[in-house]
Amino acid sequence: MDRRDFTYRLSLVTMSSILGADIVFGHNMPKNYLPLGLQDPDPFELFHKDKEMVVLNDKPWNMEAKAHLLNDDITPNQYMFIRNNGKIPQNIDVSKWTLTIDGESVKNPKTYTLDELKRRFTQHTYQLTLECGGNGRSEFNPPAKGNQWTIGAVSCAEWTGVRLRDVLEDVGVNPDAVYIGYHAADTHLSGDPKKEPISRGVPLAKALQDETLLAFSMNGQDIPLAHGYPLRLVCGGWPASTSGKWLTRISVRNQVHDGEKMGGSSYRVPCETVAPGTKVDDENMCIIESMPIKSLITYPKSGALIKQGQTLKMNGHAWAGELEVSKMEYSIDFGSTWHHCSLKKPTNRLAWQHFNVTIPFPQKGYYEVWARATDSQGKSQPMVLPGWNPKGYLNNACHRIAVKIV
Ligand SMILES: Nc1nc2c(c(=O)[nH]1)N[C@H]1C(S)=C(S)[C@@H](COP(=O)(O)O)O[C@H]1N2
Ligand SMILES: [Mo]
Repeated sequence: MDRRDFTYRLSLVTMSSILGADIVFGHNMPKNYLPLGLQDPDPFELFHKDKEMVVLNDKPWNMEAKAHLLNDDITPNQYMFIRNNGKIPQNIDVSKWTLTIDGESVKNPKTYTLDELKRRFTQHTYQLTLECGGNGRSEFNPPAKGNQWTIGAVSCAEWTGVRLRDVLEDVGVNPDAVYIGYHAADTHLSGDPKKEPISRGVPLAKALQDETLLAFSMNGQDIPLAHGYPLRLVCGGWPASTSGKWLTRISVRNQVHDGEKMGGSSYRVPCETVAPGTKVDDENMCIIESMPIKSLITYPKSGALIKQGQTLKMNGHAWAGELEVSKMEYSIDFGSTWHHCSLKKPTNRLAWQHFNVTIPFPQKGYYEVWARATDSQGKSQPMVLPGWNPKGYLNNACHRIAVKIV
C-alpha cells in the first residue's frame, strides 16, 4: 500500500485515531498535509496487530503469525495473518457501499446496499478456517516464488453475515450456472484502474453451502480494514484466496470464472504429482479446491524446557478443508511410534478443531514432538513434505516443536 495514498484526504478525526492522540492545532494544517507521524505508519499499529507478528512484505502488506500466537480457539484480529495482492481501498463510505450480483447466469441482476443485505436476509455466524494456499511455501525445494510463508498464514475467526445462497436465490440463477467469481474494491499495485489485483471464485456447489457467507462482521465487530471491511466473501476450508475481501460484485458464471489469478500457475497445482523442479504446462494444472488435512501445535513454543519427571501439556488446532479431522496423534521418536491426542469436534462445519495431550518423556535429553492429523477419509499429514509444485502451495507437513528435558 502506498502510505501517501492512504493518508491522502483522511479526516482529522481519522488521523487522530491512527496517531492515538488529538492533533491539537489540526485545523491549521494545510489542505492535504500529511502529518509526520503518519508518513511511515507502523503496520502493527495501523492494522492493530501484535508486535510478534512477522511482516513478509509491505507493498502489498503481507503479515503472518507465529505458531504460539494462534493459541486462541477463535483467532483475534491481532494474530490474524494478512494477505493482500493489491492496495487496500481508501476512504470507504459504508453508507454508499453496494454489492452487485450479475453475470451470464443471473436472471435479474441486482445491487444491494449493505443495509439491505443486513435487513432482508437472515444472518448467520460460523467459525471458519481460512488458510492461504501458499502457507508453508518457504519449505519447498527448489524454492517457489511468492511470499515465503512459514506456518502462520492460517486463522479461524467467527464470521457473521448472510448466506450467499439466499442472495443468489433472490436474484435467480439460471440452470447453466457453474461458478461464481468475485470482484473487489482493492486496486492494482501498478495503479492501472482497469486491472484487478485478484478476482477468484468457487464452483456453484461451494457457493451454495450453508457456511458460505457474505460477511460484514468478524468476531462480533465490523471486519477490520485489512481483512475486507465492510463486506467480504468467506469460503471456509478452501484456499483463502477464494474469500474475496472488500467485496463489491459477484458474477454468476456459465463457465469456470476466468478472473485474475484463476489461470496459469496461480492457485493451481499439477493435476498429477511431478518430480521437484518439473516444468508443468498450463493444461496440466488443476485449480486447488478443498485444503488438505493439517494441524498446528500452538502450545508450548518450540524450545520449551521441562524438568525431568514432569509431563508436557501440549495443545493446538487441526483442520481438514471440507472434511472433519477424525484423529490427532503425536510422536516423540521422529515418527516411529504415534500416540493419541484428545480431539474436540468442530463448533460448526469448516471450523478448526482443538486438540490437547499430556506427554511423558522417558529420560533427560533433546526431543522433538511431531503432531499429525488424519481426516475423515483416512488421509494423514505427510511427516516431512508433500508433493512439490511450481508455486509452492499446499504444504501440510507435520508441525514439530523442540523440547528439552533437563
Ligand atoms: N479483494 C481481495 N481479496 C482477497 C485478497 C486480495 O488481495 N484482495 N487476497 C486473498 C488471499 S490470497 C488470501 S490468502 C486471503 C487473506 O485473507 P486475510 O488477509 O483476511 O487473512 O484473502 C483473499 N482475498
Ligand atoms: Mo492466499
